[in-house]
Amino acid sequence: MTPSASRQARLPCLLVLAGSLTACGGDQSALAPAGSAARDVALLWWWMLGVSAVVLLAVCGLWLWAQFRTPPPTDQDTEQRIARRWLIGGGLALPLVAITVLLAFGIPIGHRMLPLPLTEAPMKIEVTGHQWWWEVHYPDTGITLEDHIIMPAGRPVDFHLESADVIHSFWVPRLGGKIDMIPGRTNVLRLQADAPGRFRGQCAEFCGLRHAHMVLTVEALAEDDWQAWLADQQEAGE
Ligand SMILES: [Cu+2]
Repeated sequence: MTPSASRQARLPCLLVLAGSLTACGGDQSALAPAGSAARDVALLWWWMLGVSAVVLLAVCGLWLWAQFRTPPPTDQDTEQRIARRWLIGGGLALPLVAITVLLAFGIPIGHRMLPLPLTEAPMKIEVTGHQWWWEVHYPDTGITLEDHIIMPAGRPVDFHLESADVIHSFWVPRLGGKIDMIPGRTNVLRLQADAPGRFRGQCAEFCGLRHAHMVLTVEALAEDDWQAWLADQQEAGE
């Protein structure tokens, strides 16, 4: 490869790397958590990235070692025994250990996002997915919004999620994991924003032509601002 061809080949790699790094921040990044559920998910993700990087490096190292070494002469039985050992170790034991460790950490994290009983029941917000917009309803006050959720910061909120047509997926990456919105079924996801802020959500299940435009804005307000907003809405509705 000539030096200029090599430079040309390097450019797309650098662009992909730069693109990946810019995705690590912003108001829709799961790597910039703003709530306890999202923090758990991000921590698990970093661990998975670290462990998979170690495994990748080990596999690449083994591959290079296999390329450049000259194996000593062995009989067929020994060759088969060595091959079996690699198959059992790398193909069975390694994935088994990796998946067990992943589940041991992943299951409790998923469990904490479930609507488990609390001493004080969290506030409820109903969200219904439509092609291609979000209907947001506050059953305690009768308020309804479109493509916009206002929630109190610093306390858990239970999102009751449904769909009016096809399967959508509710995902506000900075607050927690995603969950499907299925016609005829209500899924409940508990999320909390630790501090006031503005976050972006996105439908995470392909739901038709305008799926990519099915965007949601979530605003978490400090308790005083939240109470003031509720009072304003109720006054406007009277
Ligand atoms: Cu959708």
